[in-house]
Amino acid sequence: MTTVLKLGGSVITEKESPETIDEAALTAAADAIAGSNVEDLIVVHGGGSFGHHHAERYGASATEGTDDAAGVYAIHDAMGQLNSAVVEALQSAGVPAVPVHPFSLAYRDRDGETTLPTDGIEGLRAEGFVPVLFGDVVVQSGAGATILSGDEIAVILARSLSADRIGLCSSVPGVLDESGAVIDRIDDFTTVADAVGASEATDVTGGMAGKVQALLDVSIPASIFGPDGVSAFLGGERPGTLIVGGR
Ligand code: IP8
Repeated sequence: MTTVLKLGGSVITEKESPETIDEAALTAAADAIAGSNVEDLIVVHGGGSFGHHHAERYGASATEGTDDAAGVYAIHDAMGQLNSAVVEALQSAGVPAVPVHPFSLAYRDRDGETTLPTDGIEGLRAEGFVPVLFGDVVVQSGAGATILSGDEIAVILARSLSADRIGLCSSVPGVLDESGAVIDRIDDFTTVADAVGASEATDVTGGMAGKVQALLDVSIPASIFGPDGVSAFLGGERPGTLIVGGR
């Protein structure tokens, strides 16, 4: 059973304070992952206060690129620092986590189609490691470098590794309707389009609407849940919102 878990940047960082880790939340997530004893796990994390403000400063988003090498490095370096913190927290909790930097692997063509080779990632899994990837800059043909979100990486990996489950841990307990209640299940974006507003803090890759749309494109069960749902999700339950797409 292969599981892809994405930890949202807003979960593990203080999203309003530049480059600040939410240590308590990161430790809690690492402990939940360690305690679940899931065997075949791939972790992806988002940018939070490490990636997004650098991306905004250099005008980079999922669709707009930058050809400024200093900008590409600033975004990637900030994300690399967050990745080190995540890997260290996971290792401290007893998870055999190792870093994988998407910028060095991925390529995006002119149409925005992203290729992420997975031979190395599969090799790491086979050796018993838990690969930890992250939202990053990606070279895009004709555009310099654009932003590859952790959500997109999670979806690409779930497809290419034929994962059984994909979970996105967000700062809210699921996809919320207009009254603030967790929507149990989503089969179709149009039914929730009004409810999923833009993310409040700086987020260059689309907030909740982008997550729901990305997961609706996957043919395996996907869940969006809050930090308290990590153990339940890894234990085989379905906390938060179930997204049933791929039809
Ligand atoms: O937070 C974007 O990843 P996300 C990461 O998963 C960067 O959207 C570099 C802004």
